[in-house]
Amino acid sequence: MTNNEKPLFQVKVILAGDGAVGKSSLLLWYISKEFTEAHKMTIGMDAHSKLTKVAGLGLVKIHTWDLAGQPQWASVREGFYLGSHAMALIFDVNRPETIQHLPDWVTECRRKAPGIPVLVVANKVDLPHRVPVSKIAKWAKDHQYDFIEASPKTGYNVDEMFEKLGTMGVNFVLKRR
Ligand SMILES: Nc1nc2c(ncn2[C@@H]2O[C@H](COP(=O)(O)OP(=O)(O)OP(=O)(O)O)[C@@H](O)[C@H]2O)c(=O)[nH]1
Ligand SMILES: [Mg+2]
Repeated sequence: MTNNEKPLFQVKVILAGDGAVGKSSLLLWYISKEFTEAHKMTIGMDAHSKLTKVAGLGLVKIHTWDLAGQPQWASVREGFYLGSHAMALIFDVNRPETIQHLPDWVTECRRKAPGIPVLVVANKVDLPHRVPVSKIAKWAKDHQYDFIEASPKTGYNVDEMFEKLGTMGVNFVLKRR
């Protein structure tokens, strides 16, 4: 697939979640199938676009906005949510404190993108689980959020995660037409 092929849809997706949960690592794997052990904190935001084949929809151009998760970036993030079509709500299965702020992330995003669909991502599933992942999956279901487990270290489910975000984003666009 080349970037010259014309997509049927374009969607903007947000990667949200606390610092160091692996947002940039998920994006790096999706874009270039690489993983690095070092944590290089995102400054403000990074954006990347990629054409992705989405089952039943064909080619979708997914514009991913990878936010800085540390609290000091909260005021900068506000403007990044405008016009977005799906959000990944990411936590680290090895760090229980990263589930505490999940509702705050949804509130922050939906303030600028009302009704945006949410995909909860249990990340780093290659590591020991210190978070009750099945409880979070149930919490997601109760809130009508989608749920997926992933690991950019092993590559597990990363492309599936972005394909799902693409589908959710397109459905959101179509619903609002
Ligand atoms: N074992 C393991 N480590 C991971 C995985 N994903 C990311 N990491 C590590 O977690 C650390 C943080 O990853 P980042 O992707 O930079 O985290 P981030 O959420 O973008 O962080 P901020 O930009 O500060 O918000 C890095 O040291 C990564 O190597 C994973 O699936 N498994
Ligand atoms: Mg980052």
